[in-house]
Amino acid sequence: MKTALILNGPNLNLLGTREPQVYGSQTLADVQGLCEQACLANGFALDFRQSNHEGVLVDWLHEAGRLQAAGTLAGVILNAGAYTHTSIALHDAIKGTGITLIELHISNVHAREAFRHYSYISPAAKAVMVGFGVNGYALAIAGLAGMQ
Ligand code: CA2
Repeated sequence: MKTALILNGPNLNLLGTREPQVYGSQTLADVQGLCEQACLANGFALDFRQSNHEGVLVDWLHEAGRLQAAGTLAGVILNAGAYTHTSIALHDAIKGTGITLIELHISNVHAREAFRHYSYISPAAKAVMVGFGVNGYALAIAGLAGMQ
């Protein structure tokens, strides 16, 4: 059984505590539970992580590259949070490892502030899931299954 690696970036540990009108009221632990169910339904093991640190996310993408090359990883679903709009380092890590990566955002970033409209992740991603709320995580897991 292959693993789906789900990476969450800065401030997503605050999910469910503020801005419910934008991000809903579910916590990151709730999202992990939802992902467990979706992975079970799609035949994946789940590895679910969150970090507020850009370099940690880069290291995890490098680890993902090694695991995908070894045949144990199906791919990565990445909600890079605000680093989406700033991080050439994350772009380079995705390109450099050649991993199968789905970019995900809970909110519809294109309907929000102009500074959220550009993504450094999108040009390096295989697919993008935007604006479905936290259910987007389950949809992205099903999408990753369809890519195998
Ligand atoms: O919509 C998304 O998933 C985002 O990646 C969330 C990021 C934001 O910077 C991106 O533009 C879009 C922000 C995550 C922070 O989430 C919070 C949740 C509750 C309270 C405070 C922050």
